[in-house]
Amino acid sequence: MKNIDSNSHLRGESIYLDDVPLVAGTLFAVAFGSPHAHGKITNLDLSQAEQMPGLVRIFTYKDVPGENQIGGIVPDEPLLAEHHVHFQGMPVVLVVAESVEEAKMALKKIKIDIEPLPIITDPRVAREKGELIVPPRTFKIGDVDTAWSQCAHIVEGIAETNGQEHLYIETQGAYTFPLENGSIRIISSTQGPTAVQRHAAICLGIPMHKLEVDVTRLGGGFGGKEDQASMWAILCALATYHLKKPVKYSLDRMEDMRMTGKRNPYSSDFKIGLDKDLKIIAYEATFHQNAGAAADLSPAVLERTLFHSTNSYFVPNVRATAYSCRTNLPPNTAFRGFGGPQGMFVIEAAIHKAAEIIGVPAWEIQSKNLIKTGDEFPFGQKAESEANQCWQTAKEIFQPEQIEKDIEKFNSENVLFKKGMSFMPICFGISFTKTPMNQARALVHVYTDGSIGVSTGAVEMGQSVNTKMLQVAAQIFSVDPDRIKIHSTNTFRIANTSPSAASATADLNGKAVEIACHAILARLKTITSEKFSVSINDISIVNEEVLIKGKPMNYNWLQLIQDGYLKRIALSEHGHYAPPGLHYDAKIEKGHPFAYHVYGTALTEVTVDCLRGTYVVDSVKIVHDFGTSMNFAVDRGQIEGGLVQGIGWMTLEEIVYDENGRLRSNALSTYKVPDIYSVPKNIDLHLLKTDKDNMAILKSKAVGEPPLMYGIGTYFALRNAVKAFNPDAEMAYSTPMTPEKVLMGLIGKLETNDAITK
Ligand code: LUZ
Ligand code: MOS
Repeated sequence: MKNIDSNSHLRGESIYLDDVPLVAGTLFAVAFGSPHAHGKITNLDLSQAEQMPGLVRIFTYKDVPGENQIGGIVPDEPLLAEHHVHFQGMPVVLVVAESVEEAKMALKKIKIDIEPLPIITDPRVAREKGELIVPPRTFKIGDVDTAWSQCAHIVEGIAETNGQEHLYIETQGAYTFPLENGSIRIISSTQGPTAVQRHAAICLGIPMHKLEVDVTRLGGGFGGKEDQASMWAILCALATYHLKKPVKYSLDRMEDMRMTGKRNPYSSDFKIGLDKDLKIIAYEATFHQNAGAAADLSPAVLERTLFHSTNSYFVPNVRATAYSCRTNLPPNTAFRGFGGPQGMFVIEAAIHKAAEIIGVPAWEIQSKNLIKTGDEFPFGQKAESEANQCWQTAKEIFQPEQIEKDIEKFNSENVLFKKGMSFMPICFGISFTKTPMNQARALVHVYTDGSIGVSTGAVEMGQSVNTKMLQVAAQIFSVDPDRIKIHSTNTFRIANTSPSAASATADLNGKAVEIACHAILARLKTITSEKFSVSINDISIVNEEVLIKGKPMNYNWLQLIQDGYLKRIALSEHGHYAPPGLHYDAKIEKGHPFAYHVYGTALTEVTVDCLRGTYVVDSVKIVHDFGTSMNFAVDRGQIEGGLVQGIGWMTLEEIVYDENGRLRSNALSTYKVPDIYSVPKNIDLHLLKTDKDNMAILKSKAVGEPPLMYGIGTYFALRNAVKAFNPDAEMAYSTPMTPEKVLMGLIGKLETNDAITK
């Protein structure tokens, strides 16, 4: 079925925040961000700013009627700074004026004096100074300390991944409206309508039932709006609360890049031990997460790093420890993969380094250690694995031995161009790691004209979740999809939503839709059984026709609904779904946190221009575990997009903060994101079709985040190509692999990680 948004997207008619028509009297807000990364506010002078034309009011923390607090996991993040600032761009005051231009002019007249405090930007320095967001956590299986003695090879090293700017096409923003009796309507570009509602209620000191958060769609989120949309929505709501006027704040690109957090960078230590048959016997990792100045979602991201520290491999002896380190950068946050990619990169680096030292291709180690059904992850869950099936299928279809031979031939015949390849298996756990978040609700109305309205907690952000929700309802009722409309996500219709995140949105909300539709269908069948004096089990609805024992009765959907109304049965239902069987005990770090895992294997080939250091990704060939895809076009879109986003993270996207905590890569002129030329020339996607009765919606496995991690393969393929030119190249396991780094590897010895950290 085609994406239900494609027509309106193509015609420019889809409604994003900036397409909401302005209401007369709307005021415009802009936040004044701290010019220093760490310090004490000694003086704040708003007098000149307050004289500026068009200025309506400037709000400080003193104007927050409730608690000045928006921290989600740890209460460590004020809405507006009080006496301290802890990152550059941290909102200190909110300027509200009659136009955006006037607000920005007034902003320039604000004077602030800050007594500087020491600035930390490096997570290892933060750890040394005891600046931890939460206590460290350790996942363990087997006994690492005794296992080293069984190893024929032991390899240690450092692996580092940089952050990543979300670069949703639609920047952060919100538009708030005063309703009756102190209620406020909030249109927010958020993945978490309830997060906005809950924190606005805390800051304003009013009950959640007075806050209607409404989300039609986002122009992308990627995790950046899971928690960090709240700030802008609450700031607008604060102004509306006081001024009783509509207030809008839509960040410009540079504000957004400077003031919001990104993917957490990590600096990690690894030690891997293998026996003489290349079985991984032991693995130890210490992760230093750069959390930024406040917890935000970093403790949860940290947890997922640990859950994915062994990627798609079974390792009998593991000790993985993770530190969430406080630095003076904007609070880092969720980003597609949510710590998983950061953990997976480290074990891939460990395997790669071991392979280099032992003198075997990395894929030999990878293939010998893939997790099997029944193997235990370090956190206690037993795998139901498709890892070997994906790998074997990839080997059969893609003929890697032949590719390797072709590459060797090419490399021996070419001096200035070298090719490299790599395998990247993935394994991604589907569910929020915080078990209680795994629940969702849907509200289904059947109207007397036979049309159907569906509301869920799912937020449409370009991933086409609404198309999937519509497919679920259409399939269960067996009606024409045109009868169904998916409504906006609204906290007055659906309460206590989990954010659209963790790749779990279609599963959780889709199952809630299923439950609601089945309940209505059961009532419709009851009246049908009375009408025709037949058993309920003999009734089916197929393509809008009511059948009895498979025979048409000249009785259709519309007649059925109209009879249902006359019989006064409920044609509406609120469905609730919570996946069974999930549990986790953080005290012992064991449990069954995931409904299931998604597996896959990617084979990446690259060509490096050895004169320039530039490169192209020739092809990425993928075998992906879809379950039974309910919409292949949508799922393929997620896989291609995730892959390219992963390649960007691994190759081009270089976030640079200086020692003062100032973002230097603060615009698209200094921050390079993948474009059409960075897309692999060939993306060859094969389905691994499985038909297990798993917890995926219509057996169609979650597809949002897993493909991003295929991009990790590009990093290792590039390293291999560089090594083909310069076998002595010493390259730190440090991303992104920019053309500059490739060039350094080609022409000489680059400083090693060890030298950098010393
Ligand atoms: N968000 C979250 C996520 O709150 N918990 C998770 O486990 C998660 N996983 C992936 C992406 N977002
Ligand atoms: Mo996400 S990183 O699933 O918001």
